Amino acid sequence: MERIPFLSGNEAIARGAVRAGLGLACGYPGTPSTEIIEELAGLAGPIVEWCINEKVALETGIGASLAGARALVTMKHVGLNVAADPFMTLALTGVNAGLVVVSADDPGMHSSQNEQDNRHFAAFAKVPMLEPSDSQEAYDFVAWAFDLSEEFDTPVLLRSTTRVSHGRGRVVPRAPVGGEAVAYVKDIAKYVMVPEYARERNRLALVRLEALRRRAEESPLNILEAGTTDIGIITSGIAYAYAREAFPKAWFLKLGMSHPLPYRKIAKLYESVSRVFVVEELDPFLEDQVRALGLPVVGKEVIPSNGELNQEIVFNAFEPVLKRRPPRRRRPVFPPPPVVTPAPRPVDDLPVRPPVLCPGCPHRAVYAMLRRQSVAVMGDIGCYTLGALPPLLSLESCLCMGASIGMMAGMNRALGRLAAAAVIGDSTFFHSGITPLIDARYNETPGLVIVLDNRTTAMTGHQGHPGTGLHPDRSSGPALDIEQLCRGIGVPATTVDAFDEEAVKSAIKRALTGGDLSVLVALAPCILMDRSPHERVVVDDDRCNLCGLCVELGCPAVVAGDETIAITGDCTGCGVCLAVCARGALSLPEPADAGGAGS
Ligand SMILES: Cc1ncc(C[n+]2csc(CCOP(=O)(O)OP(=O)(O)O)c2C)c(N)n1
Repeated sequence: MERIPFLSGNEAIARGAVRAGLGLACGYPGTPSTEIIEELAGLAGPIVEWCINEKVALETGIGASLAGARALVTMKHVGLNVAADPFMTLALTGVNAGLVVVSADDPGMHSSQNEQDNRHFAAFAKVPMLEPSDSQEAYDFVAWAFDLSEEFDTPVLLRSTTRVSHGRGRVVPRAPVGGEAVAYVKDIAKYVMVPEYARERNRLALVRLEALRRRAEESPLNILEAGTTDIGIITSGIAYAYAREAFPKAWFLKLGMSHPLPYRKIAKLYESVSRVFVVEELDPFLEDQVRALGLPVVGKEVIPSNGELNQEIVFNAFEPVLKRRPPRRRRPVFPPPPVVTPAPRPVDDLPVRPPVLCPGCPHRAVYAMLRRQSVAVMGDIGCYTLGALPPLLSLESCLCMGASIGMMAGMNRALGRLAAAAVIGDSTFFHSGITPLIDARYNETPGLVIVLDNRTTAMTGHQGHPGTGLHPDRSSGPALDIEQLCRGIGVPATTVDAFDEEAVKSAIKRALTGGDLSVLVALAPCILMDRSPHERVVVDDDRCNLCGLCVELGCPAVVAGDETIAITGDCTGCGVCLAVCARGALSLPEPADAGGAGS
């Protein structure tokens, strides 16, 4: 007879993930989550790594999911604060292969600096949450979580607590299951969260939430268990185990999928009993939602909102309530489905003016070279995100500040080769690009990171940052050198003039064929910081065949007419368009005869 293993919840999560075809697991240690990665490290199959922190772990998991690998990202509850920036926007982009985030909470603060109840994160991000109550469920729920993630195109929060993670129980192994392999497809409307696309993804997330609520109504994870008394108990996670022992004859609505809530299942419980208790650790997360349906409920007025519960606490809290008269039965008031407005449409008779990089922006030059490469390009947030939009179409993601490098690493780790590069601005690099670079080095991940160093935080109005040393009063302090910093962590780095297309091109080629981890700093100041007079490009109409390559650079100063290309007064003479014109139809006048230029 097959031996039934006796596993902790964390071991069970690890084995459940492998059973579900896990491709990559990563996390940052923290009690009570740590043993999930440790257990996984000893199991055959997935790539398993510690990351430098929870934010980078989640971004790595996202990259792996995009690359088509089911990804599990683990952390303790406070770790989700660190990963909140990618988590909140991941809820909009959704996933490719399934992505499950394990948040192991610590009621009672056995080993934590606070006791926050991370169930709120599921509601905050509008994503589904599963809460196992023992090791068997910890094992089983992982596969459910991956399936939900793929079916609903959403990350899934798997929330455990110390007693589930560290408690042990028998776990009946199940046959392997797994998702279909899903190849990565570039989709800027899904993965580039600039406002225009994010509005639509946000709308879809709201629609998805209602679909998930319907699923919660049918889900076998939400079980209405009949009892023999007039008591009904709504509960989830470990609190179920305590309440079951305290009131064995009660009716139970056991919520394995505790967000979004199945309102009709709750109403069904109220049809069967006249008193309902909500038994949950920490905040009145379930209770508040039940109350909002207009239903009488007993919960946090009798049971502690802090610390762990146990059978005795549950019994002693609710038993006296049984002496009270049962409340009058009431009908639930189901909230109407929320109104979700479509994204605003452009006004018909006004021209559409998508945002573009400024004329003379040094970022454009790099994109002109980068888009000819056959790697996926993970992007970041700054002016340079505009490189994702037509006509440049050179970036494929924008999630949150600093996400590009972790996502690149996740993709490359999952695919086992340099399949993705990352593009990040200088201010963003200092904000949150250094940690994922250290992580990529630590985990020996190949990749090319291009830092678009325009010597400022241009997007928000030219603020200083550690690379410029400039302070708000324009006084200056020490300026950190990106190239040196990279070398200091063992990552080879070179700096090139962002406008020197030959240098940019060959540096990118070299880095991609090398196949290791490297950084390329493309340096040239933001054009808006240089107000000196500029030469203007001239067009040789005899040579120009209107092929449109120069127009595809998206420079507002290059305008296609019916018969010729016009260069407007906005031209700064940066010369990027000269480099793409195969017929030599564009040129810059010699400085001596540059009269009349300037904008
Ligand atoms: C967490 C967070 N903080 C601040 C911002 C606002 N913000 C967006 S991009 C950016 C920095 C852009 O600077 P840089 O990376 O140098 O790119 P540039 O705009 O100069 O091309 C900032 C501060 C944000 N989106 N997210």
